[in-house]
Order: sequence, then structure tokens, then C-alpha cells
Amino acid sequence: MSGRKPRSVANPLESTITTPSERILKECHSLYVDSENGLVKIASSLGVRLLPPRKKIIVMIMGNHSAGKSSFINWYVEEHIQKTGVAIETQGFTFITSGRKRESLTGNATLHLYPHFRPLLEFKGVMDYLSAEISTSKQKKFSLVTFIDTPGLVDGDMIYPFDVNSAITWLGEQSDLIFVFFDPMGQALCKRTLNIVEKLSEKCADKLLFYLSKADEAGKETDRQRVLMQIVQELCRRPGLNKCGFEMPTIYIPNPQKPSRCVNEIDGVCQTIEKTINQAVQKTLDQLEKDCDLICSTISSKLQQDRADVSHNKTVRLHSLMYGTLGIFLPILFILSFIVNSFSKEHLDELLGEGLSRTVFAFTGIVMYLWEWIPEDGQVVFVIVFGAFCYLLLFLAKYFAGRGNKTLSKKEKRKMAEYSDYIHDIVKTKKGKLYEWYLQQCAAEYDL
Ligand SMILES: Nc1nc2c(ncn2[C@@H]2O[C@H](COP(=O)(O)OP(=O)(O)O)[C@@H](O)[C@H]2O)c(=O)[nH]1
Ligand SMILES: [Mg+2]
Repeated sequence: MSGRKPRSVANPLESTITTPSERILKECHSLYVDSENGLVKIASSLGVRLLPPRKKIIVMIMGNHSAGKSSFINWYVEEHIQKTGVAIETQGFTFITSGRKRESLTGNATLHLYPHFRPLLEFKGVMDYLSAEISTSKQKKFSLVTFIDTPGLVDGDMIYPFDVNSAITWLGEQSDLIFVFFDPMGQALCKRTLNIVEKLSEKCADKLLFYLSKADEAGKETDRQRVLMQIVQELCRRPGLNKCGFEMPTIYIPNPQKPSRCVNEIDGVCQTIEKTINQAVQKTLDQLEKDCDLICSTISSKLQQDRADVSHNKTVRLHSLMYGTLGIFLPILFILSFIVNSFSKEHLDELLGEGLSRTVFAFTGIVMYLWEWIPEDGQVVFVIVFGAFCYLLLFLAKYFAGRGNKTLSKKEKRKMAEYSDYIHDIVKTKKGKLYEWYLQQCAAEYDL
């Protein structure tokens, strides 16, 4: 037996990938970014811009300063990545994501890692307050999540070094989930937080989720109920948020040293994240299908356009040839007629032979007949008009010659056919397999 490795071992990445969702997302992503046959590259060669799908979902956490945002992230990741404390610790935006190496990145490097977030550059001042923390943690579903920790929000005199409201709103729009943390003690009813929440609810109400964080600090059950009522009341006072059916689970970071009897729905947060990951897998697969169709339809419309161009060029070339021939033939005939006319018939018979000489005489005879038919004082005008007419013919010939459309070269056409085959045979087949796999996973998960 030859010692051939089984195919599954060929990709060293696979050994570190744990869940089918992760693998599906990674494989979809690599279909887009492959350096040789990536969909992004194929699409751009056709003049279509595609963005590779994200490999992870994005969860933005916002709320008042000291609401426990950073602590929640640390708890989820099970690593002390973000500074926590009562002081305003988080002034800017931090992306917290998993990777192979623990690393901290500054603004520019962060945008390099998240090209989807390039438009952040338009928010003046944000760049200096943008960073990323890469952790090697694989806890919970962290390998499929990027958290965005946002600046703690406060009312009043606090001056933010950038337009914090619009930056958070924009980032929220890009996220898959937005968690809003209200804590029972601090400024749970911070106006700035409510303003941003109201703005976000216009476009992304479905991904906005509210939590009463640090619920263990709310005191007795009755106190907690009161706090909850207060927050909900305040939220409902906002016209944009005045919807029934508010949900506000109570959560807190479990602390073995300080057990609390308060209900902790923090596991529900993890389930929400997991559910969103599954939806992201489905969306990514659907997008893959759409992008494949877009590429294929672009190719076929380009080929169709090319066929139209080829036939257009044929017509145009024929026109050009016709005008060109006339533009040259007519003046030659005109001049020739005068030359021929200066010879005697016998002389011409001798020169050209009898048959040809007769034809030439017939043609030039017509020209001479027409020439003599023109009154003598109009002959000069005629020559000028005739010259202009021939010039116009030549001009038209040139004009039509330049009217041809650029057509595809053989090589380009072959490449397009190759792309089309690749997408039909390889990408779509792979997408089908991944989808099947995803459905199997769902069936197993929900015990269908
Ligand atoms: N009792 C309790 N304290 C918490 C909880 N979450 C965070 N804290 C504390 O609240 C303070 C502010 O937390 P932090 O995560 O920095 O809030 P952030 O400003 O929203 O990022 C810190 O001292 C944390 O230790 C919680 O669930 N329960
Ligand atoms: Mg913080």
C-alpha cells in the first residue's frame, strides 16, 4: 500500500475546526477569497464587486458606562481581555475576536482585519480609538463571534473624541446582534443610550436585545422588579420604541464567592448567539448561491453583448468599405475619363485590346456625356461639389470604421466559459453539499 494521506488530513486547518457551522463558514469564505479561482477575483474581472462573507457573526454590546459590557465579554471568552471597573475604562471601540495568537491591534490593522468596516474612516477621530484584541480562547462559540465593545455612555459634560452616537449607530447597523445593557444602579436611564437605541430601532429593531445586567446588584426581587419597570417605562416613552412585548432578561456574571438567588438568564444570551450563528450560516449559503448566479448571468450577458457587437461590427465595416470604395472609385473614374478621352479609339484598342477598350469607352463615355451636359459656367462649381462629395464619402468611410465596438478576444471568451463551468461544476456542487450538511446538523440539533 502506498502511504497516501487521506484527503481530510491535507488541510491542516481542519483539525482545529470544531463545529460544522465553523467549517461551513470557513469553506464559503475560502470560495470567495481563493487566490486563483476566488469568486471575488472572478467577479472583479467581470466588473462586479463582491465582498467575501464574514467568517464570524458580530455582536455589538452597548450601554451606559459601567453596565458590565466588558465584564460580559471577558466572561464569554473566559479570559480577562477587556479592562473592567467603575472608571470609564472603554473609551473607544474594541473588536474582540479569536485567532491563533494573542495580539492587540491598533486602528489601521483593525480595519485591515475587518475590511467591511472601512467606512468607519469617515467618522472623524474614531480611528485613534479603534482597536482589536485577538484571543486564542475557543470557549463557548467564541471562535464564531466577534464582539464589539463600545464606549460607556454617559450624559452631560463628557466629551467624546468623536461623534459617538453616529459611530455606534453605524456599527450597530453592521452587526448581527446588538445587546443593550441596562444596569440597575448606574445611569440606567442615560438619555444618550436611549437616543441611540431609538435610532437603531428604526433600522434594526430585530437585532436589538435588551438586558438588565448586573442583576445580582439590584437588591431584592421587588427592587429588581421596580428597576425593570422603570427602564421599560422609560423605553416605552420613546415614540420609536413604543412597542409592546418588551423582553428584558436579567443577567449577571456568576460569582462563586457571592452566590445570588436572583434568576440568571445569561445562558439565554449564549443561546441567542448560537441561534444567530446558525442563521448566519444559512444566510452565507444563500448569498453564495446568489453571488454564483450573479456571476453566471453577468458572463452570459457579456457573451450575448459580444455576439451583438460582432454583428454590429460586421454591418459597420460593410458600410465603411462601401463608402470608401465609392470615395476612391468616383474621382478615379472622373479623372480617367478625361485621360481616356484624350486618346483616339484605335490607340486605345491597341493599348488595351478591343474588349476592354470598349468597356472603358462605355463608362468614360457616360461620364463625358454627363460632363458635357453641364453648362460651361457651372463646370467649376460641379468639380468643387463633386470633390466635396467624394470627401464626404471618405469621411463617412472613416467614421464607420471608428464606430466598431470592442469585442472579446478568444482568450477572454475561453476564460469566461471556464469561470462559468467552474461555478456550475465546483462552487454550486460544493454549496449543495454544505447546505446538506447544514441541514443534517440542524436535524441532529433539533432532534428532527
Ligand atoms: N455584581 C456584579 N458586578 C459586575 C457585573 N458585571 C460587571 N460588574 C462590575 O461592574 C463594574 C463595571 O464593569 P465593566 O465591565 O467595566 O462595565 P462597562 O463599563 O460596561 O464595560 C466592574 O467593577 C465589574 O466588576 C455583574 O454581573 N455583577
Ligand atoms: Mg468597558
